[in-house]
Amino acid sequence: MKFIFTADTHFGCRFLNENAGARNSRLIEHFADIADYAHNCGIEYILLGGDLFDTPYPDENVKAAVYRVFESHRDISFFAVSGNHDPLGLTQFYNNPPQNLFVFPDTITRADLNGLTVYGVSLSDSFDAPDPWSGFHSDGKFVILSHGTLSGKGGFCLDPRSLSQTGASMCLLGHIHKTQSVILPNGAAALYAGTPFGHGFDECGQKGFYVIDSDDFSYTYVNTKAEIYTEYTADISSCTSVTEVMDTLARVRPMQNEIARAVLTGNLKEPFDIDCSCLLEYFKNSFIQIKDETKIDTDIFENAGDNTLEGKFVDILLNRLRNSPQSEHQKILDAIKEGVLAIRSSK
Ligand SMILES: [Mn+2]
Repeated sequence: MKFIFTADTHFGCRFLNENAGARNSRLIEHFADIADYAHNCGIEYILLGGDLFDTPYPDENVKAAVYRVFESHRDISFFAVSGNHDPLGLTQFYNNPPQNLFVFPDTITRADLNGLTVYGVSLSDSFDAPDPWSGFHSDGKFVILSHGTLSGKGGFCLDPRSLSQTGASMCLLGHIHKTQSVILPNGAAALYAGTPFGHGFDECGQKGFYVIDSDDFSYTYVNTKAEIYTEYTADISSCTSVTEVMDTLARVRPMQNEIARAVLTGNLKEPFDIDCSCLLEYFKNSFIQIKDETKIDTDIFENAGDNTLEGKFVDILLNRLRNSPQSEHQKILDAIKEGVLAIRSSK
């Protein structure tokens, strides 16, 4: 018997640089495509590894659309555990789930599929939790399903040895968004489903879902048709003007199903002001973001503290830099660079 395993769909995600409502609708359509795939292949079961939602409190529209995907695929039975983003105790959706969605409680519980036993356990809150499988053992052929991190923190903190000792033929895991398989000490596979579609540039590349055969636990990976986040790097070391940068960017042609960003790199010998928002306006059909990561050979701090516009500008931002968290530093350094170059080029 074959079943599908996927996880970390994160519906209701706040998309940066994009229309969140439209993107969430698209992702929900891609989720429906997975159910359609199951239907067309005669697959009756889909297992979900947690973080179906990005938040326990998704928009009503998002909730309703996700609900409809289950409702419109009555021939498929879904089995889910909740994750740290949609913990059982907080996520209303799970109090009243669609009829064909079984949500595992926050204690290890058994579900019997046609010829396959699944033991699953949900996270009850968003905090890291100890390994629920420690001390659990069962005989016979079964898989275990939970949301967490092997040998690390995040969701359930899972110990590869305790997973081995459960006797499971396969461990199905959510939480890590990159699809991967890990061999446990007893030789069984632990699969992170990964996310079936990217949510941003930290999730670049083709995504998909697992189709697993419960007879021998062999598995294949099936690509989804979801939009693919792609980062294009453009080395503009040899450019001496914005016009030349534009020529370089015009040669980059993202494919239709790509959501692309361009990152400008290289060392500028003759620094000039690059206004990324202007460039983006011009290339809005190709990219949703343009980032300037070029380095310049001149010292942008050399006039700090001088009694000039540049000196005072740098002083104010350096002061802000000192009083802000690490996460803000790059943004402020970029602002200093852009500002200094703009001031110098206006002279
Ligand atoms: Mn998670």
